[in-house]
Amino acid sequence: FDRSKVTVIFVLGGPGAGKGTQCANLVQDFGFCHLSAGDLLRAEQNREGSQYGEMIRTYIREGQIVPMEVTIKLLENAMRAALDEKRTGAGWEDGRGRFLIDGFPRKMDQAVKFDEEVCTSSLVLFFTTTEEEMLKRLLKRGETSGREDDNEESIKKRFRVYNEQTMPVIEHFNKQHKVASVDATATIEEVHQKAKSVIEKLFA
Ligand code: UP5
Ligand code: MG
Repeated sequence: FDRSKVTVIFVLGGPGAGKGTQCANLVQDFGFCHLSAGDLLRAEQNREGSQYGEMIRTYIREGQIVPMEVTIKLLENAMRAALDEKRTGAGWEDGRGRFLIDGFPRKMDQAVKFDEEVCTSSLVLFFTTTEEEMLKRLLKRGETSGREDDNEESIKKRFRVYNEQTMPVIEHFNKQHKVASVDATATIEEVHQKAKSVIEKLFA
């Protein structure tokens, strides 16, 4: 697809910060196509005939980052599919599209490769809160989510990988003045209002 026709916002933040929850709200406000890298990987893991299923399961359970080729291909395919749907509404005229890419890029190699081979992001929406809050949310969600990484052992590994590998990505985008930080400790609706005003400024 034509990279000049897509607007991409990366949505980052620690495990359980509320990326998926807030993306769902922003889809309602602005008509984004929401693509969660984690959700795409979990779907691929469960797809019959996938050659990557077992590999993805192991990486996710260990909180490790799946080799970027797999994730970038899944994202690119999903973006192309959304553009081919020819949606209507603001931001989707004349073959254009606007995307919230959630939980990606979470490692420097992915950030560089996506920028070179797919497209450049306009903004990084960065949700921040404490590990204590994130742990509490994830353990609660783990009671019903069925996610194989919503247990204390996997969560601790996810926190470590996030601090070691994803924080440098935030630093990288910070140098480009692309990061808008939103404190995600407040209620879902309060965080939503803050995130909404950040995006309104971008589209103003
Ligand atoms: N909740 C949300 N907001 C709240 C609020 N303000 N107050 C109170 N509760 C709040 O929210 C988590 C829980 O908290 C929910 O129960 C929610 O109701 C509540 P959610 O919106 O789901 O948070 P999110 O940030 O999306 O958490 P998630 O667990 O999805 O984050 P991760 O980044 O850990 O997970 P992701 O799916 O992105 O990745 C999983 C794994 O996939 C990675 O660990 C990695 O192994 C792999 N992966 C890759 O390898 N490469 C990639 O590029 C991406 C992922
Ligand atoms: Mg999520």
